[in-house]
Amino acid sequence: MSQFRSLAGVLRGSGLWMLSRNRPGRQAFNPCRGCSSGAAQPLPSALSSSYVEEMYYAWLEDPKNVHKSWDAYFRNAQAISPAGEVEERRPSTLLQGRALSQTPAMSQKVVEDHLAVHNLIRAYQIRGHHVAQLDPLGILTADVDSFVPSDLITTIDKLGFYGLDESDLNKTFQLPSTTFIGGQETTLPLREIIHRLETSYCGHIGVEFMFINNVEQCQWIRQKFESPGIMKFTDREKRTLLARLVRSTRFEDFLARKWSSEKRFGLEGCEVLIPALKMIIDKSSAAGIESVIMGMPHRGRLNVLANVVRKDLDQIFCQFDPKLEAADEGSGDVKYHLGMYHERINRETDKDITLSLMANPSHLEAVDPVVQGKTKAEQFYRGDTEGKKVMSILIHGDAAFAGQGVVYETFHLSELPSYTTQGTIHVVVNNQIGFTTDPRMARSSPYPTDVARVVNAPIFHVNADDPEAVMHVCRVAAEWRSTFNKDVVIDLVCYRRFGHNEMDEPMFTQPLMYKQIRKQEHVLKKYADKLISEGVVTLQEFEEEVAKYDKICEEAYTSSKDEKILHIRHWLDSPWPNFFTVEGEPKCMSYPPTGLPEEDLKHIGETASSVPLQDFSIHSGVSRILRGRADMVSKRTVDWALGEYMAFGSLLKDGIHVRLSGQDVERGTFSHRHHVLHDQEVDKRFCVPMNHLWPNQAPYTVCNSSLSEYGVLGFELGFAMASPNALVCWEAQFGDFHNTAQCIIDQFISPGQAKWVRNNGIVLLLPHGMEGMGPEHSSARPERFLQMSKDDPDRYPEFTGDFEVQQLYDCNWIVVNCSTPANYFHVLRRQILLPFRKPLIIFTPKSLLRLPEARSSFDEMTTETKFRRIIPDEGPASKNPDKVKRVIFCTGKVYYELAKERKQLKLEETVAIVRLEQISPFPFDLIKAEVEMYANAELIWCQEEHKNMGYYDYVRPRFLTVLSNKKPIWYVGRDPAAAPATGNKFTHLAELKRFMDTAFDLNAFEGRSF
Ligand SMILES: Cc1ncc(C[n+]2csc(CCOP(=O)(O)OP(=O)(O)O)c2C)c(N)n1
Ligand SMILES: [Mg+2]
Repeated sequence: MSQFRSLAGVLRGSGLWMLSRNRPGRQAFNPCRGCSSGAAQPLPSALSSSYVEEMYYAWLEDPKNVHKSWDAYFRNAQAISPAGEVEERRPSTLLQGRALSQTPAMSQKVVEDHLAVHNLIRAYQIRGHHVAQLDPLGILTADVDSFVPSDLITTIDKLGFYGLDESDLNKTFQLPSTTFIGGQETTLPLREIIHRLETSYCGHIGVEFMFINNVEQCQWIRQKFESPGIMKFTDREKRTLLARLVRSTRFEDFLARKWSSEKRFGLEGCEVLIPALKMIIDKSSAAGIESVIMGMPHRGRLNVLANVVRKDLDQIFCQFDPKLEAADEGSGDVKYHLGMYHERINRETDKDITLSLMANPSHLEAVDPVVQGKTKAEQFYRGDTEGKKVMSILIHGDAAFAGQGVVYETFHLSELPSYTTQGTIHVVVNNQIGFTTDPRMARSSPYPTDVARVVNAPIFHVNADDPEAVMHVCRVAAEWRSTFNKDVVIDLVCYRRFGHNEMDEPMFTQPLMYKQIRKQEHVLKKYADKLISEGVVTLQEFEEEVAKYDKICEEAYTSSKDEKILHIRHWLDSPWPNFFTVEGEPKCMSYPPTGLPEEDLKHIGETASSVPLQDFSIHSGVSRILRGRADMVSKRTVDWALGEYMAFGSLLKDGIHVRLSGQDVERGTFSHRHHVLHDQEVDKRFCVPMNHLWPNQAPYTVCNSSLSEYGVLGFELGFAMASPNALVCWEAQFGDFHNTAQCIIDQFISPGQAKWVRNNGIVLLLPHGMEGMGPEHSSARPERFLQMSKDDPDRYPEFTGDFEVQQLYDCNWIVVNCSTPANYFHVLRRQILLPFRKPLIIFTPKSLLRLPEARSSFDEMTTETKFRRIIPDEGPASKNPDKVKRVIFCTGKVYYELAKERKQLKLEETVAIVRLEQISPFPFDLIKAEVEMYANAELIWCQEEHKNMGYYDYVRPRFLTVLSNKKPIWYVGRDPAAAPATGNKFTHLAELKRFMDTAFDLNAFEGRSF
């Protein structure tokens, strides 16, 4: 299809592209650009000269009689008509700028032709990208479709589509205000119009923007691509571009030479990515950006670290040394996943800039929301509400960008007030292949970038073998972001010179493409030749530039040999300089009690029960809730919601930012929270009492999120990365919905510290409990979190030092199921008072939110109180432990059901119930004390979940370790099942009764061997 691609090419080749670009003499009629906006209107079917005249006379009578476009047209035409013609003022005169020599048919043709030309201009703006020459290999079409739109003038006969023909090519047409191809000119001959449209829209850049529903933004883009000469670069800029291409290319060459059999996912075929990113950063720095946070996949990652972030080359090279031992604990990660943080001077702007590339897992695109969250947090802490100081760049592969749903979820966060980062620049390394899969098999959308259209982001497709075109789109993208604070996509259409990795054979699956690739001249060579032929550089200068960089690589290679040990710590993407010691250790290994002075509890409770704004009318139901809170405060008690309020409010007093994000968190899924009060009389008037607690408190952010888990949890994880001094909580609507964010949990939250030596204190609030609500909405899948907890089930730990803190320090995350509001309060505060950060998973209740027995007294929350890892039996059984026949260990809500049943059965002296509040890391020390205290009793683990779910598989081996395998711990609970809960209420209750009966049947396990 390429032979149809360019009218210029076709016409020139066939000799039809008449004539040079000789501009015909100016015509008498030369209205200003603004006067022709009416031409964009559809042509009336019954258009005739009398139609135009009718319009004209109607307009003379009253301009309002006609459409405003005709009004503008006649007004301007009249304004520029020669004085002598004013009297005549016939429409044909005005239109043609000539006297009445025009026949009606001629004037009709003039109008029709103008409208046609305006439509033609519009057609290029909308569809020009379909025929742009984007593929450097010249064999594929970037939009996976060789269809040529019929309204683009790819052959001379296409003029007929508009009712024009070859004879019109030399006619001059007035340009509409919706084009900038004229530059200073307001009229151009049709031939030149087509030529300029082709240059703007069908060359090496394909601009997709006409779907944007904002005229100002469309005009801005047109101006950036249509203005004649807009793509010009100075010689200095060209030399800088060449030098950057040298670095990018020679870096990969160097690695290939030194480690020919190592996977590195090189950038070959898209070397222009490096100058592209640098251009974006330069332009953004010039616009005031001080920090750029980047996320990217495997391809070209080492090159970006070396040549964009400027990681020391020897640090990169020593990653290739298989003999170097790891200095840090944990698994570490492969070299093309590691992150990096670097402050440096931007040479182009002479301004300081911080660049960070986030560490990421192999899971493509998973890092996108994490980058956004971290960017948002940095903006937040700097008070950069407009994103003028901090921005993000996301780099994608074509297959992943189109295929991974988290891309869509991330786009949907881009304009939400509590999630926007004020515009992200997306760069797609579109090598037209995903591993071995062709685009036609990999996506249903024309371009890999179509997902960006949902947020009206402009998309700039560009042929990556034209470095100057790439620089131009990067420049425009950076300006777009700083002008409109909206996302923008650069689609670098390139190729992959080798296989998926350097060991892979691409000819198995893409033989023809790779035959072409073998013939393809390197972009560096092509660009160097171009600059040499333009006289911008000499061959010698070019060769010196290459030699200079090769020498840098060689020297770094030599010094990399001096490295004796690998420090993942050196690859930290989010350092917390003042939180740890210089060696990166916690400053102490204890935490103070988490209780609060009574007056603070009272003060927070009173604020939580009131409306801090005057004349604010709240819903009567909310009023009732607030009254209920006031009543609890007067009685020195808290329910779940108030316990949470106390924790958040007290941290705010200490300058800790608290952020709670998730679906419907403002009210709370179970309508218990009400952190945002809505005025019932005034639209959009709302109030967050938590922000009215203390004079100099930290801000509290509570935000209902989009209906996404993967994207939003990733975002909050990123937010929590930016600072240790924030309590960042993500709440799932129901606990089981976290499974659509499983990748963030499995790839970042659980192993994040092991892979990337980076702490993270994110809190997951997961509503959980078997309450007869069916297979969904019941289980937050505790078994999954517990299975990933890394404390050894079979090793009895040594209880030295502050065991409680040491155990927390050693774990990969903390899993709790609190049965009281006081304990929930303490665990949230402990999260911040700990001298290090670990992710905290909390299974939160549903029915307990309102259960009167599940309230706590202020006495459990005042100074000197703390989080209780277990809550032992405190009733009659504990007073006489020798008489106790059975100890039931349990966690969460089932405690209340067990306690009620025990009371009814009058077994309070015979059966002790111990609550495990911190499930992981397992409180070996406290459990040991309990089993020793009730030495004669039979031990039971009771859970309401099915046997193959919940906690049983986690706690059982740990109990046995405590018991030295000498005594059993019997299981009581629901039988194994495939679904987490029954959908039948009757069955639910029958199951509950059955396992309650077993829990209190003291003979149930008699004679059983273990
Ligand atoms: C979520 C996920 N699924 C599958 C893979 C395996 N994988 C790694 S790279 C790749 C191809 C990616 O293609 P593209 O996004 O076009 O990037 P390219 O490698 O071409 O640069 C695949 C399928 C992965 N890393 N992540
Ligand atoms: Mg690809």
